[in-house]
Amino acid sequence: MKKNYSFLNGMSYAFKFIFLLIFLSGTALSVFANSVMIGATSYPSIQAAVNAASPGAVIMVGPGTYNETIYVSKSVNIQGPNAAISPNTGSRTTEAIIVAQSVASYLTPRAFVVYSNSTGVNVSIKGFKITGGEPLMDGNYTNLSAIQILFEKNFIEAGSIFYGGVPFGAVTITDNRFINIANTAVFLAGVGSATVTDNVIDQARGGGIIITASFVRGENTITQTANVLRNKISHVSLEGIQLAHTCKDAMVKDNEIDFANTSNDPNLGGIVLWDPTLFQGTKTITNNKVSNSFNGLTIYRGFDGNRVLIEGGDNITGKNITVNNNSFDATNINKAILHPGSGMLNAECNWLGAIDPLVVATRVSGNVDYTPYLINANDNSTAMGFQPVAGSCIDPATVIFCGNNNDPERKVIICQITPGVSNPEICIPIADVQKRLDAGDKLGHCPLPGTADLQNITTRISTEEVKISPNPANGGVFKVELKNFKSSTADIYIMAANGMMISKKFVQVSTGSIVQSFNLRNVPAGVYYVKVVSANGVRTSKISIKP
Ligand SMILES: [Ca+2]
Repeated sequence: MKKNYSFLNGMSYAFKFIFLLIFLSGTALSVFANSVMIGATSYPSIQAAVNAASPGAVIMVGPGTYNETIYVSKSVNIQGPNAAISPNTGSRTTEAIIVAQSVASYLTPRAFVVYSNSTGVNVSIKGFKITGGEPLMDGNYTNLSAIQILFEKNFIEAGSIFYGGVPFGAVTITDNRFINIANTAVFLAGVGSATVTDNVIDQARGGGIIITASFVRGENTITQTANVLRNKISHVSLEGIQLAHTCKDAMVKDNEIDFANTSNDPNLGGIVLWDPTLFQGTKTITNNKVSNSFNGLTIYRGFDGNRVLIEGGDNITGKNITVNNNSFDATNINKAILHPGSGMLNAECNWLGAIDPLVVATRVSGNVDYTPYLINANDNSTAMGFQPVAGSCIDPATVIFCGNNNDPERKVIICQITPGVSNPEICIPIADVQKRLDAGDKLGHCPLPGTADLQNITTRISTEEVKISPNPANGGVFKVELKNFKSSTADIYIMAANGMMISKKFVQVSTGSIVQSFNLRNVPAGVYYVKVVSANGVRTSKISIKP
């Protein structure tokens, strides 16, 4: 029994006729399967339509499969059925699929090749599915005429690199979807202006987006401006986004990068600044979210004066590079920021994967000014990229673990670092204590006893008074008087010089003052510390106990 009827064969003749009539009448005014139209004129292929087109013509391509390499050297607007439907957020209609074809002398098949020997060429390519090779390639290696390219709402699957080079005056790559790319998804080299926005790139065996100079003609052709915004990049073997070479003014903003650098290259990461000694203009890296990329951001090796590749870092002195308000969280397991070269990188107000400064210090490597940094990992907006919580970029804190390890209430004290001060630890203002507690820090007792900053902390944190008498305390009997306390409760710890806790009392300070007696007859004679911990801070005093 014949079971494999086609859809039409399964219909009665009468119904088939009606169906075809509806199908044709519903589409005849626009485009239908495997149709290429300019106005009411149809062409046998996209290339035939391009060849026949007057400058500025709109070429409408219907659903179907097109096995072509299309050469474009004039201003045309080439539109597939999904020219207005995002491949990332929309619901696409049946695709016009361009299967890239092999080109003589090139190994990789190509879909579109754009080139021109004249100025003022403006090409747009919208709404296709492109598979099997390079979706678009700069086909001009001799002429420097400026070509404008708009590549929008295309779905590239099982493809190869999108390459734009020097003849392109302006390239806009927006709202495309790149899935399963054989090497780097988007590579723009020496174009006048590069705009790469709102694309989704998933699974690339190279990088995600690379903006660089032309390597075809040497390193002297500059990408003048680059805007890389709101792209979502995941599962790429190498860098998520890279700015390289003689790239001039560049903005990398609101991108989300997850699982870039899956090769775990120690020099690469979610965002890479490569060979920055040749950077001109300004580089702004902001509001990006990078995760699972081994490193968050790296500044990578460059070339020496003889164009020999050197390992290690570059000198970025005088380069206007800012890296602010990004999230480089702890899933970037190697470093949040890595800058092995010289010259200080401005990288303030990033989330670095920790609030403990001792941990943060391990998350950053090299000449990086990373303080103040964000103490809140939350993304404050559903907009693409990372938007920090207001007020969460605050002065750096050092969290000093104290007490001995057997103390079940082992806590921390929060102190600021003041660069250049020989005794770097001073306590934060009382007004900031609650903010830090709200952020998850715990206020606790004591740096290690006997350190000079202990007294500084005591005197700077509070106007509240702790009086100990008598001192020395014969036989271990003494009183601790708390005066003018704003807190209603306090903990009083007696600590030995080695940090061992000897005694602890919890006291109510309901009227602002209290006297608490201690009787430590069994402790050896020596110097001890009295630490009073309240919501307003920590006060530490010495006491000498005598036989
Ligand atoms: Ca966001």
